[in-house]
Amino acid sequence: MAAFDWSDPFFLDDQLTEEERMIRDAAHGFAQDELQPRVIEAFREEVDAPELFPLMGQAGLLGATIAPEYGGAGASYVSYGLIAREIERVDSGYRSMASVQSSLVMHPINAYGSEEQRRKYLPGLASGKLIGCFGLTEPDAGSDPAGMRTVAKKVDGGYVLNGSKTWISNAPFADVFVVWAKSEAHGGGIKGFILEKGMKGLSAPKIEGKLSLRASTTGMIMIDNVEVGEDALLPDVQGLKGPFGCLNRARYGISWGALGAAEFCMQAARQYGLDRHQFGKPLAANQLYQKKLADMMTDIALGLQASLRVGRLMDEGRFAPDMISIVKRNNVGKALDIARQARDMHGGNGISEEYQVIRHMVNLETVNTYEGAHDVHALILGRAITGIAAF
Ligand code: TGC
Ligand code: FAD
Repeated sequence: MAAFDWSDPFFLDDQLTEEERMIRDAAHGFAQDELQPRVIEAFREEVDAPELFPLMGQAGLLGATIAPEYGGAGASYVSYGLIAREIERVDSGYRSMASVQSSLVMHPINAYGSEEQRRKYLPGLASGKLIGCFGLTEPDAGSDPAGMRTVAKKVDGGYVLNGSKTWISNAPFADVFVVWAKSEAHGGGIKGFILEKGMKGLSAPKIEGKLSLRASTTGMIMIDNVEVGEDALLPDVQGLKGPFGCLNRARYGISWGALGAAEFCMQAARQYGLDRHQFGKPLAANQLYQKKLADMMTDIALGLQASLRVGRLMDEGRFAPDMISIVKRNNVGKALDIARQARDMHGGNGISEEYQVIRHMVNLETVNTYEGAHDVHALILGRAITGIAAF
């Protein structure tokens, strides 16, 4: 019989390759050494932190699945998930910065771009010298991106784009903007365009005053007669499957990341319950307290196994997007419940920044909404089960 380990109930560690364990450990070290010391102030003061990108790049945390010839590590999707878990153990906002860069900017350039575009952008994005953002959501098109109004009009030698995007992570300091627009020259189909900071008519004002994900900078993208050459068009995809192909990867990473935040919250609640005494005994000696910890451990362990399975299927090229909806929706929903419980279990201290659980709790509210809201993923799964789209 094996000894039970509450922090790794199903021996997840044993199911990883040597390389995956090394990547996980490097990500853990980076997150604890570089991110943890700054996060409390960064969240409180809503600090913009573009300087984190080169640090993450140096640590090999950007575009891990991209081939080494373009600056990536050629690592597995499981490794990518493990990186997200370690970063989000510190803060969902930092994971957001990294996952937008890797899944939503590097992936489309890698998968849908020309060889010139790959060579021009990917090494800089992998090293963090360039920062990317992904513009899909618009003021009137969130859960329903097919309703986007941003348009690209064909002109001699290129395109002129008009429209606006909102709630865009990294936008205010981004160098590279992957923007989705309806293109007249492609029968009104959705095409991806790479815009660059400094282009005439392009601006990215910051959205101030978020009460969630405050360590990650979010903005709008205003696109006012922005003229680009043919070389700005992502040639190899058309239609919503372009942005959705990127979202599959980011949503998968989030399914791991959210559980990193949940693990932090559970471990904090466990330690608090062992340290704090009320009624002459540790809080952790109470049945109610232990039941909450048991539920947390169970949901985390089951969620990690599910994400690992989906990651392995991605690495084998055998995944379906609906699998990703299961793990994104389940793991983020469970992580949010765990963070709320951990907040409660810390009593009054639970609302203090020092104990960090309330920061995870409010961050996870965003994570539950972006990359497909919790209920939208239920509808994706409902469609898969019934064959009826109920959007
Ligand atoms: P639908 O008719 O279902 O599909 C249109 C076309 O797309 C294809 N497709 C997919 N392809 C690849 N992967 C997927 N997951 C796909 N889902 C659909 C589909 O096959 C079809 O292709 P084709 O060739 O037949 O044209 O489209 P719909 O308009 O009915 O979509 C409905 C719905 C709900 C599924 C979709 O609109 C949706 O997922 N909404 C949620 C929007 C969303 O997730 N936005 C995220 C914005 S980015 C973001 O939040 C980043 S935050 C990152 C951070 O900071 O970490
Ligand atoms: P809505 O679509 O208006 O949804 C509001 C509510 O209605 C939700 O609860 C939803 O579940 C529900 N709902 C919607 N339709 C239905 C339906 N048919 N049936 C039942 N319920 C429904 N987008 C990007 O493109 N790039 C980014 O980098 C990015 N970063 C983000 C960062 C942050 C901090 C935030 C908050 C958002 C970010 N987003 C980004 C946008 C995000 O993807 C959207 O907020 C999300 O897709 C939801 O869209 P919405 O906000 O318009 O809400």
